[in-house]
Amino acid sequence: MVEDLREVLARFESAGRLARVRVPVDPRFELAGICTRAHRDPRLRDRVLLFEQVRGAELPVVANLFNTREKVAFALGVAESELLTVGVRALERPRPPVEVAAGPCQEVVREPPDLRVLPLCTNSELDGGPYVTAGLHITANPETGARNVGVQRNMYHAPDRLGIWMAPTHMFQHYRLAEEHGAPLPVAIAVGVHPALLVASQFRLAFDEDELAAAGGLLGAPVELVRCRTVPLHVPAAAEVVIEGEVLPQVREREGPFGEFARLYGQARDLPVVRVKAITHRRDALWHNVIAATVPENAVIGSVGREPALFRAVRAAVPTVTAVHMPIGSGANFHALIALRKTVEGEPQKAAFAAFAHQDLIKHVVVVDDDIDIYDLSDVDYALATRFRADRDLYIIPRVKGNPLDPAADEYATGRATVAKLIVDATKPLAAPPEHYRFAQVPAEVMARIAQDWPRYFG
Ligand SMILES: Cc1cc2nc3c(=O)[nH]c(=O)nc-3n(C[C@H](O)[C@H](O)[C@H](O)COP(=O)(O)O)c2cc1C
Ligand SMILES: [Mn+2]
Repeated sequence: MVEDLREVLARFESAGRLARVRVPVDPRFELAGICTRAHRDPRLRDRVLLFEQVRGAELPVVANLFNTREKVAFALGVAESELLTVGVRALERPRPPVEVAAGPCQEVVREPPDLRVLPLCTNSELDGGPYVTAGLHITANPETGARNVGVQRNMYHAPDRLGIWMAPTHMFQHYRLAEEHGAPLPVAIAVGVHPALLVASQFRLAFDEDELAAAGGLLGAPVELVRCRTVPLHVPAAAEVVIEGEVLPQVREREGPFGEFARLYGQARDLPVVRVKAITHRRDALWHNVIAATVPENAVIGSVGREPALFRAVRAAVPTVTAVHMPIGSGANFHALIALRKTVEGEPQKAAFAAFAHQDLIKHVVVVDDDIDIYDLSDVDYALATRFRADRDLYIIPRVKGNPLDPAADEYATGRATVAKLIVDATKPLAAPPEHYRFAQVPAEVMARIAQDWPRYFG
């Protein structure tokens, strides 16, 4: 059996890292407010929160599971410094899921469904309603049958209707193909899954490649699936809750605003609608809420999920690339940091172009030498301070295809967004004499002796 979300939570609890909130909490703003404050509090930041009583709902809510990269690493059972490596390995060695006859996600079947039994949360002040925020959307290509998995938000419209916002994702391609034939697109929305599944859902795979196989690669074991009750799809057997339904063709309803990863509101628009056909769940199911704006959970999942494919793309262009990082403060979208061992001048620029080509949202690329730790922004700051010269190392490429989620883009939110791209080359010039950049250090043999004698000094 593969580990499930509960077993991950049990590991957090054994490590003293699960905080249970036992008093009743309002899913409208109060829950998000507590998560926001806990994220800012150094004593609570590293805890996962379990809200045992959420007003108006039976299910407890898990939250702040993804507010730091370290938590994702802990959930995956690896060190934070290994996240890139395990992601790349999962991309290279996918393990297709397997079907099982029955699973706990269908212990209770609610048909007809009523979304009001679920603790959908309202996280930001102007949000258009309560949202499903951690829903793994599983669909099949209407032409090839190939599975796709991504996370989309769903706004509550009615007891059996949810809104959905699909950027030009693979899922949106499925929807377009179905809609062209006037047909609904069956969808299964799994909530409360192992963190590996959410991370894998953010991998940049090719169209018709299965993110659940990549999730199996991350877990080191195939994900187990059960057949849905009312739609021709399969879902992770261990999910806490599954919402089965179909995205209706030609139907649009007002959705939004919604507090987004850029800490701004996505504006209200007329967007497609999911007609819910059934809700299935575990007998004592948990709900999972993810916050995008006031806690950087989208950015954290996105950074861990997007870096591996970015690394492969940049390494294909410049083989001496040693790491890439999409820092959380940039929403893990607008900035990419690249570390490489430069062998000829111009390689940093080439690496930056590979990053721009890989992901539309990447706008500013900083390239550093491989002795800089790009996961430590203070180290990147050091490289900028000492190895970068604005008159020589700065490159601006105007009017490149950007992304409508970028508030700085021309025609923000119209779909015709262009932006300027920036390359900052903070690598040392190859021609610089070595002594010029020699780090000042305590002699190595003295450091070694001190390490041996360490208890003597503070014993
Ligand atoms: C918490 C979270 C929420 C997200 N919400 C949305 C969303 O509402 N709409 C969307 O298009 N993408 C959203 N994304 C990004 C997609 O899940 C991501 O681009 C995914 O890789 C798309 O997969 P696909 O191209 O295989 O369909 C979200 C990501 C995360 C981590
Ligand atoms: Mn996909």
